[in-house]
Amino acid sequence: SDKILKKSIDPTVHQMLARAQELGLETAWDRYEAMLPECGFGELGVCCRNCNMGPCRISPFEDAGPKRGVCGATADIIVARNLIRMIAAGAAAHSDHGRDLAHTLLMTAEGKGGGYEIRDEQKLQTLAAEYNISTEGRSKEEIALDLAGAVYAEFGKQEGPIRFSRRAPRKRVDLWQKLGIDPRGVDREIVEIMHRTHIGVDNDPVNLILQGLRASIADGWGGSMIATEISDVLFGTPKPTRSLANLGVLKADEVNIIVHGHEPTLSEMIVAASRDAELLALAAKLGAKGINVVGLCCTGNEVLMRHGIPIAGNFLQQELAVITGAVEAIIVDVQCIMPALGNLTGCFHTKFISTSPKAKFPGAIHIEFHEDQAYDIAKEIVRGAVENYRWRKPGQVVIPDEKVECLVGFSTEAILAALGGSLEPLLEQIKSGAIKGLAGVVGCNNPKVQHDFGHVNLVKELIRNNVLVVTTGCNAIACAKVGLMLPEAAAQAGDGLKVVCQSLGIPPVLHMGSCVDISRILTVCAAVASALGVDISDLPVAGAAPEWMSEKAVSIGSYVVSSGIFTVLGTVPPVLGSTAVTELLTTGAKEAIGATFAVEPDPFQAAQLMISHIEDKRAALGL
Ligand code: NFS
Repeated sequence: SDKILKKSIDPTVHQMLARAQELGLETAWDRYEAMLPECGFGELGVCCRNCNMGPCRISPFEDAGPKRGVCGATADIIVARNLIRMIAAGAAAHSDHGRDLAHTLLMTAEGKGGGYEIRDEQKLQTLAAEYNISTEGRSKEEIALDLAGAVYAEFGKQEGPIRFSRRAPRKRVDLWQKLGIDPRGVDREIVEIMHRTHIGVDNDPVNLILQGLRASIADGWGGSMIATEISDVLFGTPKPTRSLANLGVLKADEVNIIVHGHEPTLSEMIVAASRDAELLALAAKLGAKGINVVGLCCTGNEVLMRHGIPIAGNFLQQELAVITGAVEAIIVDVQCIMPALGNLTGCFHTKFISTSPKAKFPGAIHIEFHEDQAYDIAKEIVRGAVENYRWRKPGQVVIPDEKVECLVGFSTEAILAALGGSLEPLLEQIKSGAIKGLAGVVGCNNPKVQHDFGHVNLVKELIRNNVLVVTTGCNAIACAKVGLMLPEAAAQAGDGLKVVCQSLGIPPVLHMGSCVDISRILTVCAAVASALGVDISDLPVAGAAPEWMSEKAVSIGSYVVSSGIFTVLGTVPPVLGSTAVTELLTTGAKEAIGATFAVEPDPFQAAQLMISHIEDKRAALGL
């Protein structure tokens, strides 16, 4: 029906929502509608629950209702506190993911990693050099042990700098220091947000926001960057790889296993275990043609980038994947996993398996994952999925046909390799104007807006205007599903970008990975800025999160802006209750950190904002 068509631009979503209706099942879209109207105070960010004199809420109306909380906090203070608590949560999520990778590296170096190896020695050497760890005549395990110790220490240290933050151009670091927002330790900045937002501590909106930016920098140039780099050391740095995207990657005649969540420590091992001869034989015995592992969300991006494991969809497709009736197990770790999956999987034969001691769910079977027995545990989980195949009801299976080819795996190293080993050719194309600039388009899905509409249209509009797009997360998945990640998509690009892509054989939209891999985008921008002797804020680059919803996205937006990159948000953050905070983020920040946020739900308008920003930066550089 018309109502379903308005929920997404993806035909698999239309088909599966109709199927959900037929079966009487609810999804996030139904729950969203049931929630309307959403709380107006919450939307404006003026509700405070930080102490038990409240909850307090500030009236948005000029003439009526309270203007201060019981402690006297104004809307400006409450909005700023709430916003930076979102940053704290987001930075904590990314950074805890990074910490887990550091832990896995440590265990592996000590010979206690139950199946992990150091796959990328080149990257190990590079990172060791960055940390001044000697490599001469030492084994990779010895080097890795020192590196793991060093990155592990970044989280708990009391005084900075965080090593990777020094990848930023000198001018940017100077600016952070001048503003007092150069992060010390990753955990310290997050803790300090919790302290400052406690009743009766920091009550200056600007001072609060600055601390939010400091914690976000500790995420982007700390926790997230550590997650990315250490994942590369352990699992290999992504290289261009072909794969498929959308729900059609599920197979009617194979055991389907979905890996969903974020940390590649789990998904890598599930992929490895799915190739185990014993389990393949078991699958065959039960009548399945094979074991088909597919990904969802950002852990899906991790195994897509490194192994070409097909990706079944982005955030809002997690329930729809289960509704196909074809999934033997959905295996999760942390982040972006809907607790609704418990009830939903209960309506099918699908096993919902949680694995992290940090994340349990109603209706899930908990099989705890530990790195020291990683492969063995992964094998048991996969065995359970294979055995579950016999309970599939073929009559209940509805798998959409759609699956679209994509070329993924554009790590910074892979981009350099595609360019012939140096950034020079890219800089030349930017200088000549063939490529106008670079846009990073990232972030979640959100049922408040038509699924994938903002993602796909913003990206198409940018490439049409000769802006090369780099992407991660749910945006990347949206792009893959519509064929934008094929070299042939160059035909949809403007004349300049088209020729560049065709001569290099690359798509106009480059998949750089999961959300923690936005750190790869920072690394590229830093390298370009340093090569030109300018700050990141001088570059013709822009960022966007057209359908964001998570607290992680708030942290991401904040570190991207703190890094000097103008960023457009497609859904409205809960700050409009404070004119002061809104103005600080959308205008005031420009003078302080050389970049601002804008909010623009319409992707075509958003593209215009980004393009005109890029044009301005080109002009300022004399291009
Ligand atoms: Ni990132 Fe959003 Fe989640 Fe990935 Fe998707 S919802 S902030 S894009 S899967 S982390």
